[in-house]
Formats: sequence, structure tokens, C-alpha cells
Amino acid sequence: RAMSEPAPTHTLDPTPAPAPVAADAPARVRCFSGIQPSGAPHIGNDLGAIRNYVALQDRFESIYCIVDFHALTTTHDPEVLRRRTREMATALLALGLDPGRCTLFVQSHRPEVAELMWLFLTVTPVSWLERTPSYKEKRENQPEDVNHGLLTYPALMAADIVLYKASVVPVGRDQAAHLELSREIVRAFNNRYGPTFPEPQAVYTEAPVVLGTDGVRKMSKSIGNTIEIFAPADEIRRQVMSMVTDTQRIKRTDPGRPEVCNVCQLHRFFGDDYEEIWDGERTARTGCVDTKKLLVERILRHYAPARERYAELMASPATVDGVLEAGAARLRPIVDATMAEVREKMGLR
Ligand code: AQP
Repeated sequence: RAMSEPAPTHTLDPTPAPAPVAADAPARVRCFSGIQPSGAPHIGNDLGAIRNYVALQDRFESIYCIVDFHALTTTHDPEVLRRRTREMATALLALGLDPGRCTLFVQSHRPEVAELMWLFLTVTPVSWLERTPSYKEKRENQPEDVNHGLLTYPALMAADIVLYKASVVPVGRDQAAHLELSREIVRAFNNRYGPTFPEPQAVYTEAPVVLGTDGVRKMSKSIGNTIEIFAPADEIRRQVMSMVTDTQRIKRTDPGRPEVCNVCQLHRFFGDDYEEIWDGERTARTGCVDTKKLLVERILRHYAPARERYAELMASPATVDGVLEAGAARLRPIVDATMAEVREKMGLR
């Protein structure tokens, strides 16, 4: 199981930068995914997506991105955005991304993606964007700030992926609708201007939707129902102990229902003995508090090496910045080739 495999060795020295990826030689299929620096990374991000980023590094030519343009739709404080961008990059490195085996960069460091998004918007009917579930959701959640970026988000996501002609996209299932729309946008472009881009395909983990501490909605930074990976141990303990369990288990002696208890479900990813834990719940041998305490222990133990690496890297921001700069520089030949092709096909040359 990928979760219990030892963390890969890191090559974090950004100098010399890795050789550029030849633009005309996609010898291997490309994989791309982005993560927003919109808050602290949580176990939903890891179980649903990041562990696949790590696993796919060796199977595909993998490109991972901290999507700060996307985060601007909800984060408006420049210092907060800058800090979170570096923290998210640090988190990904600590969790196992290896700059010697993948490319990690910040979205705005290759601003050509904004040009490609604009070009994609000219093949995208507004009605497609208006029906996106996340747009409807954000419109309700932040009615005072329904900015245009929320509407055009899927076109930027499509541009993110295919600027690098990537076709494999590890994401959580909450991104399924976005990815479907990305495919439609790419198809619309290819129909109008001729075959240019591959249609991106989602790749899911065994935990495509991790529920939050409320046990109802997906774990999400903006909802605040998260179990953070790099928070102090006491904070992680508080977050786990606040989790909603089986709401029908009122008394300690009532049998539990592991199938509907989010704490029990999470145990599946933090140890091989989860069936025993479930059995304890079913027979009321153990109570919800015991099962939560055990989960805290397991989560802390599981992430201990990553937490250690995170602390080391946070103390060395120049190392992380170097990785990000080298990543953006490395992508330049691919971006230049894609944009030259697109401009030519669209009559901009
Ligand atoms: N609860 C989750 N279960 C499974 N996968 C998840 N992902 C996020 N939450 C879960 C996946 O993590 C990747 C990075 O997410 P993101 O930060 O780009 O955006 P998001 O999906 O919007 O995540 P959040 O935490 O909910 O952020 P906010 O609150 O800022 O919108 C994605 O692949 C995502 O599917």
C-alpha cells in the first residue's frame, strides 16, 4: 500500500537546474495537477490527490503546480497568498514530491497560461461555465465576492493542463465536473482549429472523496472542517476529537456502524488492522472516543517523517524557492512550443 511505503529520497538542491524537457519529445505521457494555496493542506488533499501525485512521479512525466491564479478568486491578501504558496510547495516536497523526478512550480511563474485561458474562453459558451457546480456553490458561499474568476475557473484549469499537453490528471472526485468541462473546452478548440490537445483524464485514489470533521461535507479548506497535516499535534488532536461519528450511537454501549462513521472510514488509510477496529465498534467493545484517540495517534505516526521534513524545509525557504524557480524555467520550452502552435492555428501570427 502506497501509504505505508517509505518516503522517497529527496533531491532538493536546486542548482544545477534539471535539463529542460525537450518540447518536441513527449516520450512519456504527461501528468499534471494543481493545488490551491488557499489554506493549510489537509488529509483530504493527501488521501484524495497528493499521494497519487507522488505515486505517478515515476510512471509519467509529471508536472505539479501551486495554482496561485486560482487562489486569487478567494484569497485577496498578498502577504497571505505569498506565505501560503510557499507553505503549499513545502508541504508537497515534504509529502514526497521529488524535484529530481517531477517538475514543481507556481502557476503565475508561467503566465502564458492566462493567455491560453483567454483563447479557450473564445471557444467556451458562457452557459457551460454557468452550470459548473463549484461556481454555483461559491456564488452562494461568498455572495459579496462573485468575481469573474470564479466563473472562468474551468477554462483556466483546462489551460493549466493542456499548456503542457498533459492527459493524466490526478485529482479528487470533487474535480470531476471541472475536468469534464476541461475536456469539452479542449474538444471545442480541437474541433474549431484542428487536433491540437489531448483530452485530459482524471485519475483517482482509493479515497476520492474524504469527508470533513462534520461527517457530511467533503473535507475542505474553505469550509474549515479539516484535519491538517502540518498543524501542531494539539491542533490535530482537537480537530480529530471534534469529528462527528455515527449519529445513531448515543450511548457508549450502543453498537457502532463503521460503514457510516467517518472516524472508522479514515482508519482504513492509517493502518492495516482497521477491520479489527471496526469490529470493536460494532460490538461496542470500544467507544467513539477510544477510536478517535487511536486515529490521532495513527495520523501523527503516519505523517511524522513528512512533518519533520516540513519543519526542515520551512527553515530553508531559499531551497523551496529554488525548486520552484527551476521548475518554471524547465517548463519554458514546452510552453513556448504550445503557444507558438496555438497562435499559428488561431491566426495570431
Ligand atoms: N475532501 C477531499 N477528498 C478528496 N480529495 C480532495 N481534494 C480536496 N479536498 C478533497 C483534492 O485535493 C486536490 C487539491 O485541492 P485544491 O486545493 O486545489 O482545491 P479543492 O478541491 O477546492 O480543495 P479544498 O481543500 O476544498 O480547497 P478550497 O476550500 O480552497 O476550495 C484536488 O485534486 C482536490 O480534488
